[in-house]
Parts: sequence; structure tokens; C-alpha cells
Amino acid sequence: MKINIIEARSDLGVHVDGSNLGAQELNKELNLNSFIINKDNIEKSKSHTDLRKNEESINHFTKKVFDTTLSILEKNEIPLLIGGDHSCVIGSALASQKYNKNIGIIWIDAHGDYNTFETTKSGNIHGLPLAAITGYKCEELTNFITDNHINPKNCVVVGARSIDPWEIGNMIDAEVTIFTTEDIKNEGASNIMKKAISIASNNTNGIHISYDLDVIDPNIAPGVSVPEENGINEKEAYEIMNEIINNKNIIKSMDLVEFNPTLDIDDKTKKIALNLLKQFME
Ligand SMILES: [Mn+2]
Repeated sequence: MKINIIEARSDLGVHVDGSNLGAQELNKELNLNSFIINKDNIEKSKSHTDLRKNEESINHFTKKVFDTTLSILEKNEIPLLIGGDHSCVIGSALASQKYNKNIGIIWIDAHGDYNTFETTKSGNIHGLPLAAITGYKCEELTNFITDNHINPKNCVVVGARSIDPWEIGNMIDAEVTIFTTEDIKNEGASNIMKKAISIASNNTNGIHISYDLDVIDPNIAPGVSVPEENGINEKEAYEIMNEIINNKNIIKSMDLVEFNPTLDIDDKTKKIALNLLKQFME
């Protein structure tokens, strides 16, 4: 099936600048036709006390991503969103849920992204999208689309190693499945992905994949806004993508997010991101 790219050029979900430049930087190399979605032309809030940073602009952005993703799906094509920070994908995941009716989601990420406005300490909305997508509070972020969330029981986080104490409570409450980086080290990336796919596809019509580059160790992939030590290695990163490709018949939509070119060293992260994109598009 034809893949159609969305360049999601926003870093409004995080106080660190630069991830808005990620998609453009990657597509410069790929040189593929794409839909381009820009953030609002406003001054980005980075206030430490604002616990709803850039909420309104992120909602505008989400709606644009949602409409674009839906238009791609309606042409019977696969949307591939390139971020942007992780708040960019609320619209892509929920458009896929709307079009495919009932899907599961696999969230490959060092973080849980399962905070709510009550539990967030930073107010960075890129720490809330998975909760919003699975309808766990955060209604303010999905107001444009009611009763269309992904069932958290079909939601799997893969590669987590930095989950806030309150956030883990949300995830347990919602019955999200978590596989940690340690699980990947112990059981192998392919085996963990097989388990994740089985949970996400159980009684659903397909899967949305959201791949955050910060799951990879920052010594190998330093170009991300919120790096976490002791991540997966490059081989494991590709093994994860291999399992995704092996299940292409049920993968309905895909994101690759959080590449921040301003923090990259010697194009290390860029090269891995490009390899992952090429692997998916083969
Ligand atoms: Mn993330």
C-alpha cells in the first residue's frame, strides 16, 4: 500500500526548542512528497509554572493533523507522521482510530507519556498524549472528537525506563501494558514486539505505531529533546521495526517522532531515523 508522509513541524509540547525542525531535516534527505503541518505562529510558552503550556496551539495543531491523516486513510493509503515532539501524534492516532474503528496502539518510548493535567510536573504536553489518545482524562486535548478513543487495554508501551511516580498510577489504573527497556534486554526486542503486537491486535481492526527516538540510548542517538540513559541499542531499534514490517497487514498508521536536529551530534540520530524510515517504506 502507498505510504503518505506528514511533516509535523511542532515543538510546542516540550520546553526544549528544535524538534519542530526534525521532519524537514529528515525529508530533505528522503525528498518525498509530503503534507506539511506547521505550528501556530505564536510565541511558545516555556514557563515553569504554566502546567498547560501551549494547550490551545497544540489543539489547533492536533485538529490539522487529524484532518490530514484522515484524508490519507480515506484514499486507502498509510499515513506516516514524522515529528515533531510527541504531542503531534494525538491527531494521527485518533484519525486512525476513527477510520479503522477499533485499533490498538504500540508506543515505543523511554517515557510513558501518560500524565494528565493533574499529575504533570512540567506542564509539557508531550508527556500526556498517550493518556489523551486512550481517553484517560485529558479531555481538553481531544475535545474535537468525542467517544473515539483507543481502548487502553489494547495499548502497549515498549522500552519504558522513565515513568513518573504519579504517571505509573494512571497507567495501572487504565490497564495499559508496559514492557521496559530491561524486558527488551532480557527477552529480546523481537520477542517483546511479538507480545506487544498480540496485545494491541487482540479483538481490534489493526494497530497504530508511535515510535519515539528517545527509546534509543542517547550515546547512540543524542538528538532528542528529553534523553534518558541506558536505552536500547541500534540493533534493537531495527529489530523493533522489523517486527512492525513483518506485520504490515495489520499496521494501519505510523509515527516517528522527537528527532531534534539542534541537539544531534555528527548526524548520529539523523542516520538512525533515516534508516528506520527507509526500513518502514521498503
Ligand atoms: Mn514520547
